[in-house]
Amino acid sequence: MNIPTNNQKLIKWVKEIEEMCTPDNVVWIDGTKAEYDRMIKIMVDSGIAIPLKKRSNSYLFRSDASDVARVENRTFIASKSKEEAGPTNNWIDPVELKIVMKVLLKGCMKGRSMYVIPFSMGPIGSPIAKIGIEITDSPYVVANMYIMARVGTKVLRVLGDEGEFIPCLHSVGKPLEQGQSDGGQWPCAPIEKKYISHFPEERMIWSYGSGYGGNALLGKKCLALRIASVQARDEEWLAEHMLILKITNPSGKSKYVAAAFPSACGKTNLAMLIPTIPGWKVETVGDDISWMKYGADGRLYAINPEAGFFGVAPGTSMSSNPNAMRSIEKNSIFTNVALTEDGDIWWEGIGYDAPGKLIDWTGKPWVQDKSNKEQKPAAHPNSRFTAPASQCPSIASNWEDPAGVPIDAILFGGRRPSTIPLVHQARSWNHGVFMGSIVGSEVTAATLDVKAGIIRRDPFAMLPFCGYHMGDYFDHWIKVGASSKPDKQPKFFFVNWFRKSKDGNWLWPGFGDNSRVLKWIFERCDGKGKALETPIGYMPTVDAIDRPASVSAEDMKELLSLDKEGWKKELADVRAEHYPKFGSRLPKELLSELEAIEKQLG
Ligand code: GTP
Ligand code: SPV
Ligand code: MN
Repeated sequence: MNIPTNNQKLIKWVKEIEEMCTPDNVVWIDGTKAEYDRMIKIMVDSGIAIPLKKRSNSYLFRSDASDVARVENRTFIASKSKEEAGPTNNWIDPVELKIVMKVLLKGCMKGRSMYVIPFSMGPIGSPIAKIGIEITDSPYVVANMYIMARVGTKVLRVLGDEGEFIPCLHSVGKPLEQGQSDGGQWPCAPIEKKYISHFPEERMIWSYGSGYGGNALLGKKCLALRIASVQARDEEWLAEHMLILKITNPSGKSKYVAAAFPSACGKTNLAMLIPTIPGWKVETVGDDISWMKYGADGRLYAINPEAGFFGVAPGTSMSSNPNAMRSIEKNSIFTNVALTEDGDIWWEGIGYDAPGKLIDWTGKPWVQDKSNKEQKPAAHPNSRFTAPASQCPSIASNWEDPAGVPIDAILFGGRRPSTIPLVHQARSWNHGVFMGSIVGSEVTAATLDVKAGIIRRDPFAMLPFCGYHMGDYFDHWIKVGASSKPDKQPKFFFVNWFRKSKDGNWLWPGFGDNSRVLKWIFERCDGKGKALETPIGYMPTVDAIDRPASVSAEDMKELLSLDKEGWKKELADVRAEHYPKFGSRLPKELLSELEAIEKQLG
């Protein structure tokens, strides 16, 4: 076989893995469209991919019912010491973990091809980009990586003979006996055999037993967040679970916003929004991950390390997110959505009733029954689309600029039915870090093994993605602030699109109307925008945000008012339950911020 690199370290590692996993053959991924088509053909022929007649070059996949989302309980940070992984991560001693995993990995690719995917997170050759090599036995992963990252020979060229890469090993964990096939079924291992393992000191990833999303597309959460967060700490930059957008006002002035919301809490939607206020424009730089570094001018610059969107399908419609709908018109992969009779996709919240009989995400016939409130959804709540970012009508012309874009505002948010107002602004960098540290949200379907609906703290939306001690992560943020000048720093805001009324309806329409809040944020960054100083920070005056016609004056007042009693409870929980988890590693600056707000609330 022709090995397309002279990088000895890479050749040696691939050989080692081949010997351990004993695949039938090894395929080096070149990143061409012809190769992508070959991958798809393998999967169509084996019955795992269903071509969608209504969408050119697009395919539907149905995963195993045990393999539909990230598995946090099976995700491990195997740093040398448990203390280093911290209280929010699952830790196993790396030596022990390797022994356990090697038993599973031995012969695990039997009967399958082993694909070697060179990939770049970030524009190829950008000084901020990182190179990874994913070895996988899943053609589904190869096809998704083709869309989500820059892959193939061009990456090997930049890597060169001596270049450094992050080794990422992935197996679905289902070796095949002689003559055995998957029989059209999604291959994976049972839950207790799944291991999504990170070795932060070695900068290495081993993922076994899952073929889904962030468990398997290792450039995304595993590399670009868990491993990169450790590198960022050591190299004085930031690797964050944040969308990046560009917003332009009617007179043509632009600003850049990064926003951290927990999984399935609205990043993709905010990144692609179409403003409902005339003259304003929003463009997309990224929808999930942001890598940020200080530039020579002292400002914080962000790049989107990804090349595609792995977006939540349910709720995506021509009214909620037309830019996403247009991004997925062609060349897209759909996983666990429903199939229509004429060969198109459908999901709950797509904006129209199910057109006739469907096949649901489990492969069974499904007929919509709107009178049955208990009917199981046709699409899995964490069903997803994979689409090239370049197909997004709102993609910013400079989204691949290797230098990144200068960030003016950083937003935090989550699903909070009460207490947290529509928007408030931090007084300072450290107050902003405090805001990030206390982010809480109702858990969504993006996580398999934590009950959806309960509110949990998800600091910086990084709870499942920080590769080291979260207390040290807070401290890193404080230090990054201390090393920059206040007039160059982004301003921090906390938003909440998810307030509910007593009868359980959304108080705020969300989606395109979120532009009204972005407008105020833009104005605040411009030294304008009417605000009141309150114990929790600056809040807009009731007339500072244009009220949508669908929101009553009374509801608007509620959205923008300070719920003193609610906040007292919130802070009591932070003090008694949340902060103590971090022990002596909790930065004292955060305690001071907490104290200051407590005092002002009385
Ligand atoms: P990950 O890809 O898991 O990181 O998710 P995400 O943060 O990108 O979330 P996404 O934008 O995909 O939104 C998830 C769900 O929230 C979808 O069903 C959306 O329709 C819904 N959603 C997004 N924005 C809003 C909003 O402003 N209001 C309401 N009510 N729902 C929203
Ligand atoms: C998330 O869960 O935050 C996602 C989806 O973006 S996954 O890639 O599966 O992590
Ligand atoms: Mn995400």
